[in-house]
Amino acid sequence: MNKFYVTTPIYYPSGKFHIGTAYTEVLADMVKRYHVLKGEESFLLTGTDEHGQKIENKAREAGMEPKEYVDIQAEKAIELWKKMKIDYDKYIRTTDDFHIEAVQKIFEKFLKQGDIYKGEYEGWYCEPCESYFTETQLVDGNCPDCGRTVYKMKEEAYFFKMSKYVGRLVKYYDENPDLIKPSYRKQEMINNFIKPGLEDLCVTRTSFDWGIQVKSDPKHVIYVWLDALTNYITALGYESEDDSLFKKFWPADAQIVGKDIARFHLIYWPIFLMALDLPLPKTIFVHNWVTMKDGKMSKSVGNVIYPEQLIDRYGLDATKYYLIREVPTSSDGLFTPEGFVERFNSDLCNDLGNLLNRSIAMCNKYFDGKLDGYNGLKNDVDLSLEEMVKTTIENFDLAFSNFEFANSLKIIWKLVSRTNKYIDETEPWKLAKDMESEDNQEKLKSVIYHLIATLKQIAILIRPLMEETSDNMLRQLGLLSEDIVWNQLQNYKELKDIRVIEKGEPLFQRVDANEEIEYIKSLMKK
Ligand code: ME8
Repeated sequence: MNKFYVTTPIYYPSGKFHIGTAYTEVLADMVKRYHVLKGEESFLLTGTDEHGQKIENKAREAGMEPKEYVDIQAEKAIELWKKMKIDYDKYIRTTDDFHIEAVQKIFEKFLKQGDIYKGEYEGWYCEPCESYFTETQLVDGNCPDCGRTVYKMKEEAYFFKMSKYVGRLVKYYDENPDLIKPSYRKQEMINNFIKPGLEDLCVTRTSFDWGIQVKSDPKHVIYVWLDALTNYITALGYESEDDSLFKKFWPADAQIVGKDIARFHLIYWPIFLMALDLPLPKTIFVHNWVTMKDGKMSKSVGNVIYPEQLIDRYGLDATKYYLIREVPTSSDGLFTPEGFVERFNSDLCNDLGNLLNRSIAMCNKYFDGKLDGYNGLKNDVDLSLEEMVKTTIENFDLAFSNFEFANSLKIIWKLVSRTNKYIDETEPWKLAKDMESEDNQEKLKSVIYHLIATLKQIAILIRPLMEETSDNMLRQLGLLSEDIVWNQLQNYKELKDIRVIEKGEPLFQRVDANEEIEYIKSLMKK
């Protein structure tokens, strides 16, 4: 059986997650579910990144010990993923004992093989990013990642010899074009970080305590990124007594990360793996961001929107659909209340909802809700819909495997539109006027069959992202969702004994656009 291992970054448990942060999780969950439907043994890893100065500061601000603070925050994250029905297989916390022990072993290994050496570090430090920068990396004297003020700091520290591996890394990039998706991110890494000269990375701190101690030199704690990145293998039991999951699932098939953390995942992570003599992930997919009209989502600007707020009002599937549909592979996506309501009313209520409703109503009206199966009529218009279904499946698979997720939804919705048009073209109500004619009857049966079979295909195609809607569609079509697997997309003509429900139910309730736009705006101001 094929296996598929997909990871999300581990989240900083330092505040409420907005829809942008939830995006990574929704994406990874969809990828996992797609592979489950394909019958692959799939494993999704997520968790929380709980060490470091930033978290320690947050805990102190809240008047708590760091561990007490991260326990509460991790619980909140788990609650949200539960509400969003994220189907993860393991939730790792970097404060888990097994992780701490494994990271300590990894550090000692690097030390022993000479990849880590002791020195003194002086540089410009950005506290929120927990990163040191050289003079030349600063942008207008500020942090190149977040733009905030940096401070000159000096400390005894251990360093990782990045220079030893960088040549190998670039060679690996060139020989493995699937490693980095989309491919333009590779050039960014080379131009911005590798060409200017990749410096050795400072991998310990002595300025604070909230981290994993270096076993052989306990006044040092391990740099939070070295600690965090290794979660992808420690979660599977690497360097523990039971490493069976590691043996089964590593290397990861897809590691999904946002663009802000591309540097850590595309440079440092592969180098750490090389130093451990482990295979690299097959693909690291860097996604773009959900942004707002006035730039980044931030509480101070008053433009933040939380997933719970949208889910409670519009449902989980509508929220997930919007997020995935709006963030293209080539640029950031823009969240607007207008856009959200438009997609809700137009894509979900009108296009998909109405298609289902009209089809079920006609099946009831003309055939009492029952149909034997495919009657083999070869009308041009039917054949052209069949052809479109076939190409939709191919194009969807192609887009999906190429990590073009917004596009994969666009492809499904093209079929939805085409099928709505098919009803207008075949004019079933005209055929129904003369049911005495056997020819008309067969034509009408063929139309209704094509509608129902196409709706079943659509229900399967949206299933990785919108399981509730898929279940709902299948139930109304009289089909069992438990039996659904991806392969059934090949069985277009094989539906038998169709029994749709007597009265269709709306998949999504149309909303008043102006009212809802104002409502979402009011949420953002809160
Ligand atoms: O980076 N749109 O954690 P994190 C889309 N702990 N994605 C967004 C976003 C937005 N507006 N804002 C944030 C960390 N994200 C580290 C990871 S992994 C070894 C350590 C995404 O909680 C962001 O790009 O800051 C990242 O993928 C995820 O949210 C978690 O970010």
